[in-house]
Amino acid sequence: MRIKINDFDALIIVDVQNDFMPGGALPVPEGDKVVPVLNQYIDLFSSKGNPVYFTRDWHPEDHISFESYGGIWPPHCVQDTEGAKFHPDLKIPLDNKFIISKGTSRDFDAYSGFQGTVLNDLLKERGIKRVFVGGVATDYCVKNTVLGALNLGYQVFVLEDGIKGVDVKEGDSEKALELMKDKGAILINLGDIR
Ligand code: VGL
Ligand code: ZN
Repeated sequence: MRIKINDFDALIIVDVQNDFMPGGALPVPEGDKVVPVLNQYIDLFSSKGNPVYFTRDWHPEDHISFESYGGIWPPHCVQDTEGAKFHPDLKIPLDNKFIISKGTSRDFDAYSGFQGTVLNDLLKERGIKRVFVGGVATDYCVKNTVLGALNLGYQVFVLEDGIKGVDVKEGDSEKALELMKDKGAILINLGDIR
């Protein structure tokens, strides 16, 4: 496939935060492997002046998704902690970048970068029509952000070489990819973009 980036394309980088990396509180196996690849996508987009949106899980310390508060996850991405910071090697551009925090209030969780955020408004404001989505985890926040974008009418490309899943159950990431494709997402790799 050959894809040319146009003015109405945006890159969305999902949750590339320390807690989702090996050694973090809720590690995605080999989650750090996506960082150099995503940096190349970031370069491609930002060198053309296209916007890059970074979502982050940004929970209060008593968040409902945490085991002690009725959820299924260990505490992770607590606001203003080291674990909530982006991976130190992630190249966040100086211009045309936006940080989207989600899951910020105690009683709501958000796997999608669109849930309870202004992401859709920001994309609409710029006339964005196509979004390119990478990051972690394939089977949670990437999946839900992709499905959210499709529901909102965006054309969605999933960066196959820039995602990793947790696979709480074996095959979860594979199933997530199939679902995203069924709903209309297109899987691409770095070599598809010029
Ligand atoms: C995520 C589990 C809990 C994710 C966030 O970013 O995929 N997974 N919170
Ligand atoms: Zn979370």
